Amino acid sequence: MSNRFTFGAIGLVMVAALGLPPALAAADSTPNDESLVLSRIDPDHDGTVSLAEAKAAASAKFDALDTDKEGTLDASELTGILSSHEVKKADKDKDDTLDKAEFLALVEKMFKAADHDHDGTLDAKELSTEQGRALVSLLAY
Ligand SMILES: [Ca+2]
Ligand SMILES: [Ca+2]
Ligand SMILES: [Ca+2]
Repeated sequence: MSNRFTFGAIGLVMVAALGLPPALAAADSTPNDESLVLSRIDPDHDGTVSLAEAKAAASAKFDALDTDKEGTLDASELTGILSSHEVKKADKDKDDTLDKAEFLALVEKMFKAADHDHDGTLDAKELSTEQGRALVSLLAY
């Protein structure tokens, strides 16, 4: 009882000391939590990710990243998401930004690379491979 009280009091002091507004603290939560990400990219919860699901998640991710709503992602918007080398490879029209078609084409390529048995879906085993994890982390948001 007294331990719990002490712990709670310390927690309150820490929150007060950090002075984080709730919105900022929430934005700092773990976006890469795997089950959370999976529930987003597997909306029908059948345990596998179809290409349509991956592309829907990619489209939502694109819109979330496109903060200036220009319909393109530039290097600054892709910081921490894709390396400059990966951006260059995906930037088919060489305008130094990724439009949605280029982004979705990249996702489709990564999806096919991860779909080892070529059945058109990624199961848990395929999602846990290096290629699968790369795709999941790209789609995480
Ligand atoms: Ca699914
Ligand atoms: Ca481009
Ligand atoms: Ca598969």
